[in-house]
Amino acid sequence: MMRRVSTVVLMICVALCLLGCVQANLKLGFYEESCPKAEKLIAGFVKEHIPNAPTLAAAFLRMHFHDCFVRGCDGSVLINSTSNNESEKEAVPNQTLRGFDLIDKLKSLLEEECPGVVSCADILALVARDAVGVIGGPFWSVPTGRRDGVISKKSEASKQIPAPQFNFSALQKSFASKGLNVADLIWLSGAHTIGVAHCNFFSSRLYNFTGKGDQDPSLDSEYAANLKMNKCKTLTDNTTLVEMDPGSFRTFDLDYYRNLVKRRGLFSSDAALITNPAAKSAIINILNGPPATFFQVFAQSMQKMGAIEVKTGSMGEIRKKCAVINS
Ligand code: HEM
Ligand SMILES: *[C@@H]1O[C@H](CO)[C@@H](O)[C@H](O)[C@H]1NC(C)=O
Ligand SMILES: *[C@@H]1O[C@H](CO)[C@@H](O)[C@H](O)[C@H]1NC(C)=O
Ligand SMILES: *[C@@H]1O[C@H](CO)[C@@H](O)[C@H](O)[C@H]1NC(C)=O
Ligand SMILES: *[C@@H]1O[C@H](CO)[C@@H](O)[C@H](O)[C@H]1NC(C)=O
Ligand SMILES: *[C@@H]1O[C@H](CO)[C@@H](O)[C@H](O)[C@H]1NC(C)=O
Ligand SMILES: CC(=O)N[C@H]1CO[C@H](CO)[C@@H](O)[C@@H]1O
Repeated sequence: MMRRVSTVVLMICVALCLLGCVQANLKLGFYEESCPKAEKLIAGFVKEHIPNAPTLAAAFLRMHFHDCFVRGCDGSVLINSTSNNESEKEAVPNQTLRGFDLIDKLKSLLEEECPGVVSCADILALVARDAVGVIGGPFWSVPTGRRDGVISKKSEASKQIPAPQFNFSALQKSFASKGLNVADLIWLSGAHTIGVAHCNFFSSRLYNFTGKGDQDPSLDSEYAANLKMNKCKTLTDNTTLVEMDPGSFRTFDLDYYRNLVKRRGLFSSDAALITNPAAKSAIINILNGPPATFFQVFAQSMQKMGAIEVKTGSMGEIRKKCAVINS
């Protein structure tokens, strides 16, 4: 009898270990003993601040994505430039990130609670999840234990964050280089159901698609006309903001995909998703199901994204301030 129990215990241990290995040694509740209030403190902070500035949910979700795609989810996106380093923040795709001040503020609260324990990379992963939760979006598990990186380079962010001009195969390649597959690409792009974009990221589709003063023929012409008349009035406008999912840009819903199949994806990278027959039919299938199905697949892919090339154990450091590496 004892023996059977210990075999079962052993098997459970092996199963848990395998699960742990898949998640690159992150684990749920990593701070349970070292900083028991950490996750509650983060959730409380997000609940307090997001209702006043709901568009920040999109900002944090995007920031987490940009963190994970450069040197893994290691908080490198949060580091400020110094006199001899231009950090990731300076790269074009990062110039429009928002919300760094809140991450820095939350980190200082956590330092008061448990100095030197909670990593900036974990803070960002948890904030992104909790902020999306506050606006009624999907919930995903965030195993913790990420350590912070000590390197942050503009050039790497410029190279590794996919560009809005990318076609399907370029997107697929970019995601594959981070261990993400086409399904992850399709469902993570659904993050564009919330948030805003600056005109310059897509205005060539309106004004100069092939360099001949033309419009992207794959963009719905009525939508294009509307954007030109009311939003992006010139090719070089880099200040006007456009809702990526017009009408429900604060709501995590299926409308992003509804727009795609109406040829109203804002970026070439959005429109690219329906140029691949398999991706298109996956999107049509999800549209025919309940929103909960999208939430599930999104959550799965978020958990995968959150584990990209994470530093664990004794790698990296626990930064004291998210914007500077420890000296
Ligand atoms: C597939 C490749 C992707 C490309 C090319 C791309 C590109 C962009 C661009 C150019 C913007 C506009 C930024 C601005 O003008 O301020 C944007 C916004 C955004 N992206 Fe993506 N993105 C991609 C994937 C993702 C993923 C995987 C996520 C998260 C899981 C994400 C989340 C967001 C969010 C939430 C916004 C709105 C940000 C805000 O309102 O400040 N994107 N994206
Ligand atoms: C700054 O640059 C130095 C030398 O190139 C490098 O060793 C260091 O890791 C960089 N710091 C950051 C924060 O990237
Ligand atoms: C996609 O973009 C890449 C890189 O710009 C290019 O080499 C390739 O030919 C494009 N593929 C298609 C199908 O247009
Ligand atoms: C359109 O693109 C072409 C080729 O890149 C460029 O020569 C031309 O100046 C652009 N037109 C405008 C109005 O910027
Ligand atoms: C926006 O465009 C102006 C004028 O073309 C330029 O001076 C400025 O640097 C641009 N800003 C960004 C954030 O790209
Ligand atoms: C990082 O840069 C931001 C923006 O320039 C600044 O407000 C913040 O104080 C800096 N943080 C640190 C710790 O230097
Ligand atoms: C959010 C942020 O730090 N943005 C910076 C991006 O880079 C430009 C310079 O290229 C800075 O002016 C921004 O402050």
